[in-house]
Amino acid sequence: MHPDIPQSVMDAVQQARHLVIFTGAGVSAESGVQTFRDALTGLWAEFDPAQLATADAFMRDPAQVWGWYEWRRALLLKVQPNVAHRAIARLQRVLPKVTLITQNVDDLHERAGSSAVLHLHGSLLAPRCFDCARPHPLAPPAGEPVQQAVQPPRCSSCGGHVRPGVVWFGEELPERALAAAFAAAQSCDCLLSIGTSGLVHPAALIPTMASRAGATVIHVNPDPVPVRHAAEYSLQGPAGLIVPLLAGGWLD
Ligand code: BV8
Ligand code: ZN
Repeated sequence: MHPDIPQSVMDAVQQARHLVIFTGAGVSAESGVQTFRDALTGLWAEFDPAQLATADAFMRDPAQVWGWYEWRRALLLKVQPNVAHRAIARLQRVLPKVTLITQNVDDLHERAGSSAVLHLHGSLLAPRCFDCARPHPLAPPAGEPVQQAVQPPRCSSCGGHVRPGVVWFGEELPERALAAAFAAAQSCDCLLSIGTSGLVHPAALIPTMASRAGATVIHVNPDPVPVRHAAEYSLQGPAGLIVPLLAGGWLD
């Protein structure tokens, strides 16, 4: 029991036949991974996404864009999954059916023990050739993370530039992951949306799809999330506090 979480919300999660968990940068915030839009600390406060998170930017200045992603990849090695990631992995283990969809490009869900994670925006850990798309596995970056221009490696097969394995603005989302995410949103009985500003499309459509299909939708965010449907709730607070409670207070 928790004073701010109605029992009906607890029951909707813990008795879900099919629970969809949909995460954004906020679920990794307490691990120390910067979000995008938090006013002062977000990545976009410091860097212009149009200058860095697009294919045009990469073609214009591969070293600047590659260096920025390598800096983010190096930072990832210095952080750990937090209690929210672990509570999500626990829910996956104890509930009959859970579909985990993330907008995040980090591997913290996997490192917390989650499986079958649907990455709608790719991963920092799956670089590939910009020209022929051949995967280009990389060793973990050495040394302290530094934000600087770095020439991307060349593809061993065609000599093209290696690019980050993320989905840039203006690029299509991975078809299979998106189709699976939409199908789950339309067939689940409960969707738990954690740490997303809901601004980036088409991922932002997912909670509304679930509501329209009759699911209970629960938002976890320190900011209030506007709720528009009868069975939609906004639980105001950090993921690290609220998600373990929704997972039955289990901490492992
Ligand atoms: C596409 C990888 C088809 C890269 C990312 C106008 C209307 C609608 C759409 C568009 C439009 N104009 C352009 C578009 C399309 C565009 C888009 O949506 N733009 C937005 C900005 C308007 N979308 C695209 O381009 C997508 N592709 O549409 O393809 C197409 C094809 C060709 C031509 C046209 C269209 C591709 C989008 C994917 C972009 N890639 N990431 C990288 O990482 O560098 S997006 C990136 O930003 C993340 O992946 C994530 O999805 C998004 C950030 O969102 P959040 O995760 O929500 O993070 P944010 O910082 O915003 O919020 C954090 C939240 O956490 C906050 O609410 C905060 O309060 C909360 N929080 C903080 N602390 C905590 C917390 N919550 C809980 N606990 C805490 N402790
Ligand atoms: Zn290539």
